[in-house]
Amino acid sequence: MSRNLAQGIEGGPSRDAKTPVDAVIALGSNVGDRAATLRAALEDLARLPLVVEVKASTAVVSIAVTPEGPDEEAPAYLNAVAILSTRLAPSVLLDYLHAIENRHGRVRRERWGDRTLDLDLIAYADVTSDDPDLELPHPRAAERDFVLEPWLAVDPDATLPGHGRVDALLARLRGSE
Ligand code: PH2
Ligand code: MG
Ligand code: MG
Repeated sequence: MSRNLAQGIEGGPSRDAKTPVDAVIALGSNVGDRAATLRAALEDLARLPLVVEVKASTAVVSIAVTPEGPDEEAPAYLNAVAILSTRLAPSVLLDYLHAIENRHGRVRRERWGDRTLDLDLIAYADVTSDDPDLELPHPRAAERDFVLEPWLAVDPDATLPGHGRVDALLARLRGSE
């Protein structure tokens, strides 16, 4: 199913616009004071309008993944996941995520390059979308242990739309390592 994301939940046929939904955000940082940046970003998320609740994982340290594979020489990442209960439409939430990244000094130079702050929208309720500006769920989430592990820590019953349970995805990923 693909739907006009700008319409978001208010445009959805079966949803009450007043009912918040869960949005899963992956946070990453591998430049500067990583822990302080993630903490500040979580506070920024909690202050967004139409965000009712934020549940955040603790941070995990992970080896930087580059287009060529894991790079032990690159600065390591701190990664975390936050689950927002929100009435923001996905496209509006995405704009806010970019604004928070920019506020924390994010510079877009190269794909998958080092960054002070990366905020990725991993999943938004059960929405699937192939809109190139916002693919849902995030196309690489199922292969990223630094997303699945902290997500599972905040929600042991988490499912990735179209892929199944997060605990099973993580087990499969670890089995194939
Ligand atoms: N994000 C990337 C590229 N590589 N590696 C780790 N370990 N953690 C990340 O969050 C990450 C990455 C681009 O979004
Ligand atoms: Mg990312
Ligand atoms: Mg990103």
